Amino acid sequence: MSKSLIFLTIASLLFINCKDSNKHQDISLIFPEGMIWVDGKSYRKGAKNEDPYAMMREKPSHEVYVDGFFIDATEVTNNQFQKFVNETGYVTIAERQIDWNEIKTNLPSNTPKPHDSLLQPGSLIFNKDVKRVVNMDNYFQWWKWQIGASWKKPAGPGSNIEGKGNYPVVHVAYEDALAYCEWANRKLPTEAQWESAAQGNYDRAIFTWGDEVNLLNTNANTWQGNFPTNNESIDGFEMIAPVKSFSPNSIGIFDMIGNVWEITDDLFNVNYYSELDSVTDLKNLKGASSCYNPSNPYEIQRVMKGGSFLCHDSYCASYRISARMGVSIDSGSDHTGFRTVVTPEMLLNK
Ligand SMILES: [Ca+2]
Ligand SMILES: [Ca+2]
Repeated sequence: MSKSLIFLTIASLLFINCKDSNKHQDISLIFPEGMIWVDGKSYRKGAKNEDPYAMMREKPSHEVYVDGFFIDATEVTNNQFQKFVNETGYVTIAERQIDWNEIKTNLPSNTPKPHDSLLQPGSLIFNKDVKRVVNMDNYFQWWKWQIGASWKKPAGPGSNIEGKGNYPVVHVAYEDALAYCEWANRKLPTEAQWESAAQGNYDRAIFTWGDEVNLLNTNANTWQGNFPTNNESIDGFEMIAPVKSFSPNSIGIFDMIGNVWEITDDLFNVNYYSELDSVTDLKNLKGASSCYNPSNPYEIQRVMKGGSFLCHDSYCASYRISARMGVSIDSGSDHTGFRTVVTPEMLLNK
């Protein structure tokens, strides 16, 4: 859609909002900076038939309709999150004292209490030093709890974000992302909005650039070599990359595939797609009504999308539009961030 048509859409909303007051508003004032308009459209959500990596939780695909909205052109950056923290004094979950009594409610009842020295604020980071893994199902081999890791210290004590203002903010949990959204008059995307934005001008593509897997390393920050022991960095980045390091998708949105995972507002339920029935209205889907992930039955999880710099075809191949994974609402990591959306109505009603 051309910019003028976007303005026409917004103008009609303005007219509805303003017809009683005769108030004139300058349409250009409400086009949000740093965001991209995604047309209202139908597209095929979920696994594509020709996608060899599609998992059961991505099936069956289904034709959906999503109204038009704006989405951040990039993952939310450290600079943007810094402004939010400066203005609000917000303290992220990774920086807060740990309450064992609260944590144990999300664990099996016989879980022993860890030593107090471990129950300190921190977050999960990828262990770059892992040399050998014996069982790919045991991801604790390449993840470690890093005391002191937070958005300001992504690798823990001694690290910082100096000179990294245009990197995606990480170590943020769902609750942190919601707090940012409330401050910014934004929302987290639904999974349906996220896929609509990722498709851009396509309507059933596997990747944001079409279906060609051989373009992966030139279009996204993922993992080349052998995961998780040998990172060849053919795409130019061993770990996280500044936003806009790769070409945007067909409508100007960057890094939806790879770099950092992006938290959405939908509850993660592995059976959600298979339980959609013929009476479900597939317009503006807001996700499952309850969370269900048999691998982590004690956690409340939201859906995250797009994969990260750690994604490789030998493990989860989550660098596809339909890929979906659960993320606990109270945990972050050094490869998880978010981006926000806003509707014309939200901008007008502010
Ligand atoms: Ca990389
Ligand atoms: Ca991303």
